Amino acid sequence: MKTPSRLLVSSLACLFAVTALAQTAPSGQSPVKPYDAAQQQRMAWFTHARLGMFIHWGLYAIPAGQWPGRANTTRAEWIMLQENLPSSEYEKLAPQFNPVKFDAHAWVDVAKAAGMKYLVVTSRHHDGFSMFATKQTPYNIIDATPFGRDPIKELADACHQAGIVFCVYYSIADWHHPDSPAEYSQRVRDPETNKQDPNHGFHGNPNPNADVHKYDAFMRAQIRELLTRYGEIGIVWFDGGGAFKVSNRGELLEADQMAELIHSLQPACLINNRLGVAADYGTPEQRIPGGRTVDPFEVCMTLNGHWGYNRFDDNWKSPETVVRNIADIVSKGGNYLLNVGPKATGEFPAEAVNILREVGKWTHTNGAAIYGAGPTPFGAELGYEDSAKKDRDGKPAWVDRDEWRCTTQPGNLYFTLLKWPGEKFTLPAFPNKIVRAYLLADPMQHALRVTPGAGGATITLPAMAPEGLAPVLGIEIEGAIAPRGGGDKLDSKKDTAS
Ligand code: FHN
Repeated sequence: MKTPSRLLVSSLACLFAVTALAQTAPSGQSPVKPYDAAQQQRMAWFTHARLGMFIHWGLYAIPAGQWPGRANTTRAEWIMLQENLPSSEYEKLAPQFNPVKFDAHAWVDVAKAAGMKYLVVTSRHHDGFSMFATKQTPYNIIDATPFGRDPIKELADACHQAGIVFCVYYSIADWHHPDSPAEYSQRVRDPETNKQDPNHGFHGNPNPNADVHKYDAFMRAQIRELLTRYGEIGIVWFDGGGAFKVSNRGELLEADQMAELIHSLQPACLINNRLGVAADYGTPEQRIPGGRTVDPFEVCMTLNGHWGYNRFDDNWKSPETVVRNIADIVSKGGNYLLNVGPKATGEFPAEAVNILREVGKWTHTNGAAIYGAGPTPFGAELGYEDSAKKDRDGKPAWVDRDEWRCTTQPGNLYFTLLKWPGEKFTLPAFPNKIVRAYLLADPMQHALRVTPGAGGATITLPAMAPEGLAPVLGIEIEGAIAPRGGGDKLDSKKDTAS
């Protein structure tokens, strides 16, 4: 790839350096490939899966939110940078990491019971610590900890046995590797001394000896290990991509070569939009796009307020919120990647297990409304733009509607009733003949009364909502219903971070 003029690169470097921090790391996302028939085929499993488990697990689970002797209790996987820790300090966590209670099958069982069809686990986060048996650096779980096992291998095997698609998260940004171009400099200063910290890769001038091409080769060698030793990999979930494009000395790093390597080793492996090349899908983070989105996308979200484990964080999403998000996202054509941050013992937080158990009761009963389901053919139910209000980009603010969501399968419409409408529910108008109406929570699927109407048929529902979360009303129809046209392109500036 041709190295652009130094002026362009240095201004890009400033852009990345300035925007690098505060956990919305440099926007390194890229546009999504055209969703043609071939691409639809490649992504068929992904589109069918709709719901996945994200796992952020690493050395940062030991401090679990607060560095010893420091006051701040809001930390997690960014603690090395946020607490301005030199590698020599942070590395002391490795000999303490011994998650003897780790049981890959137990984790995969939680995901499967929740109705999650794929699992994305951090093989290496920004702290640069490899959670797998890599030969590229001794800074890994086999060589640097008393644990001596490869959790990525154990999770891969457990997923493959359970029929869950196994995927790996891989950070391009690296605060530890001597040749990483990670530019977290200029903007962040040591709060006490207000001086730029001399540590490599962050809080100061990046290491002038960084050899970005060596780092490039290091990452490709690790990706080769992950794609040749852990069986089938559904997705390489890149992150920290903003630092990938520009080194600290003006060279461009080889995102294209990385993509070519992945496809040469596992042609079916998907790549998200945080490597910086034409992506298979977009990754809005911690938010759900307002309207229908034409590009395939996957909303990634924490279950509480942190990706990595924070022992102080009890801001858990309720099962109701999770189910609402699932219905909302799938009705817009997307996937939901919901995160668990395991403890340093190797166990999931009990709250996460309990929430996902309740979610699993809903997905078990109402799976037809999400797995392989298509987006709403309507759209007004999603919300509207309020021109009287502006969003942070100065555009008309989006206002969600939260009565119901609709998803589709051939010959069926599924209305997830976010609020129980009482005994009468009027459907939006559509031309197809209604064959029957029933509640998915009703094991006998008793036919409900359908009263035709010009503005849409009215369904007579039981006076009381059925037990459980967000009941789903099934409407069997004759023929197909045209998918709603149009929709927004993913707003890469607003929706994704990396
Ligand atoms: O900086 C990371 C963060 O730690 C976390 O991994 C999320 C997950 O999508 N991605 C980055 C922030 O956008």
